[in-house]
Amino acid sequence: MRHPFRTSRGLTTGKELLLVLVSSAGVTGHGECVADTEPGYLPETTDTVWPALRDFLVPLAFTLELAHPRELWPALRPVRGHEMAKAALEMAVWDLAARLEGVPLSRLLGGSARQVAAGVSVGLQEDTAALLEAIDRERAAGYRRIKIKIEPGHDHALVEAVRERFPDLALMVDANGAYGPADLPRLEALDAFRLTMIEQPFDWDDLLLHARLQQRLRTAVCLDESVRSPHAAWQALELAACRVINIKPGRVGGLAASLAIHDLCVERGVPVWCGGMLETGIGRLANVHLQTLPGFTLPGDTSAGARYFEEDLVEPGVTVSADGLITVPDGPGLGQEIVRSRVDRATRWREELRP
Ligand code: OSB
Ligand code: MG
Repeated sequence: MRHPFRTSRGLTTGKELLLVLVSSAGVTGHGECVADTEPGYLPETTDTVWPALRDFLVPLAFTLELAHPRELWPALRPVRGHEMAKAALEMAVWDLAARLEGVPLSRLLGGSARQVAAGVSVGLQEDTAALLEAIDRERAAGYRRIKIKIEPGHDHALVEAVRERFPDLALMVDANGAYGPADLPRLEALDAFRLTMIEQPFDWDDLLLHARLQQRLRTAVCLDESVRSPHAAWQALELAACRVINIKPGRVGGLAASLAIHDLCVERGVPVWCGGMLETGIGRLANVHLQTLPGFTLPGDTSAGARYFEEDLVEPGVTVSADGLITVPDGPGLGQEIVRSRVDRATRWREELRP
């Protein structure tokens, strides 16, 4: 990665990922797994997704006759958890199906937007001056909404400084679960800053504290880590634990699960947006296609691939216009060329599974 990315849970300096390729009739679909090498965001890691796929998910998938890729996610229900592993396999199957039909992934997903609005996530910085500088840069690049990372001790004063400098900025914060029950008053104090939302202040498996906080705030609470399935999204809405949901296909078990959460939120008038997991162009493109659905009314964390990587795995890569828009590729599947030579050069290890 070009620059390290810091959250309340740690520092990411490089990218090691599992890529799933699914082939049929000479056509290949690609799926990127969002698991990291360490379980700092959610429990899965690059080392847990492989055995889950090899021993359970792929053997199960080989037994299925699917008329449409949306049927894969419910059929994987006998395997509990392992959402990131499921999502990587499922994304490859969606891409393959779209390529076989010769349609863009967005069409197969049911989306119609030609362009999607880009926001950007700015990691924790050295100091306030560095943060203001980073925000200045991202605004100049066109991003329509800025998210900053916070943690206890790096929150109130940071947000205050950003607000003072950029009074009209669409600004939100993300804590990646760094706060506990004793921090409720501290989080309530963020209500003064006209944030578009406060993302995942409490632990990755919490709903109750989020509901308590939401009850006391004018600002919307947004859930990320705590929503790992459509059912969890339903529970969160029933408990009024949030007013916005960040959808990441990799976190919820894939694109079909993302569609289910999207549909539930549209039905209830709850806005959704698409999060990011520092994906290469492959996962990034899938996120672009997903955001063509009508419920994605807020800018996502899909920023330009070149912000993260010297060299991406796709060409020409995901780019953002000066007015903060991403044009949805209209070629088959993910809609861009996956550069085989770069994938091969980056590959440390590969294994093939057959029915
Ligand atoms: O919480 O949204 C998050 C990156 C890695 C893990 C979790 C998160 C993030 C980001 C960056 O905020 C999103 C991106 O730019 O891909
Ligand atoms: Mg988040």
